[in-house]
Amino acid sequence: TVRSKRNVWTRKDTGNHWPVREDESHKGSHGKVGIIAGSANMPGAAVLTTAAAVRSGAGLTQLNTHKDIFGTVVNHIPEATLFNREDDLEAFIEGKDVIAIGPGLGVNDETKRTVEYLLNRFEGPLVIDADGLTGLQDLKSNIRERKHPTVISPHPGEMARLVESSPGKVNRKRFEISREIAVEYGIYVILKGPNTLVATPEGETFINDTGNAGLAKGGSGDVLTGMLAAFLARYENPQHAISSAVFMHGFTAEHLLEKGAGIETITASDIIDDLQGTFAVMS
Ligand code: NPW
Ligand code: AMP
Ligand code: MG
Repeated sequence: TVRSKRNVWTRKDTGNHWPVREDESHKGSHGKVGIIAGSANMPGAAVLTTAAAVRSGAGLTQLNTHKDIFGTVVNHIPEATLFNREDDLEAFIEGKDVIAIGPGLGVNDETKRTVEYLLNRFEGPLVIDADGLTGLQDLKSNIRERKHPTVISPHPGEMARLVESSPGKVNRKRFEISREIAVEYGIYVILKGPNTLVATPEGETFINDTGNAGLAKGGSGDVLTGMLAAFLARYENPQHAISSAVFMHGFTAEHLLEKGAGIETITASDIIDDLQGTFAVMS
């Protein structure tokens, strides 16, 4: 039976589940995150996703991307290591605690094949976003057979493609659609937008109440994907990780306005930078 309880995931909930960084810990204790993102036309998506993971507490972050953009990436995020897109994926998934795939990959056969490979072979939480979501309906049985958490983070346009509907219809039935997909596929669904919804495989929904229209700009979702990967690496409970990442993403956009930033001017990179401030508030 599908429970239809609707909950708001609050600042108090986020604080109550905030991870502790033990004094005796080392980088391996905080999660090895793999990001598969970016292409020659969209190096920014790889930079934003990876930088957000690095800035959200991940112990080690490796980016799998097109080797032509290695230089660009290193200039922005020296903390991350790199993996050549053309090399064997088996070597990439080895030892990873969490993998996120999708931002800036482009819609192509390679993206779809890589998603399928991860669904079948990766044994850990898997976040699928952006271009990684294209054609996911063909992989439903692969998804259902996974024994590890699968998380998707569509905006209403991406969700519309998945359910063969329109963004308007998705927005009108956002609770029903997010819960139906979560239960049908056995996954966590993050349906983005103002008041992002998180639906669990058990059919529970959690509403986010942070954020503002300053996030309605290219790159915001890529930042969330990196945060999701880092939070999933740090938390035992996937719903706590996901709802807390979504909370912090929006909370940081609000914090920037409180500090005097204009809503038109805040950028996805500003969100990453200001995680310094909002993590300090929560810790
Ligand atoms: P429209 O245009 O408003 O009519 P796409 P994408 C709709 C990368 N990026 N509510 C929208 O409708 C991403 O990671 C790279 C309702 C349109 O039909 C991806 O790899 C960046 N409708 C790639 O670009 C920065 C909504 O969905 C469709 C909606 C493409 O991703 C930018 C758009 O979806 C970007 O993140 C909403 N809230 N949101 C970089 N710097 O490298 C969207 N739609 O075609 O998948 O385009 O989301 O831009
Ligand atoms: P994407 O479309 O993938 O770049 O993701 C956009 C991100 O910004 C998601 O996390 C959305 O929830 C958030 N966002 C977009 N528009 C708004 C808005 N008007 N209010 C609050 N959050 C928004
Ligand atoms: Mg996106």
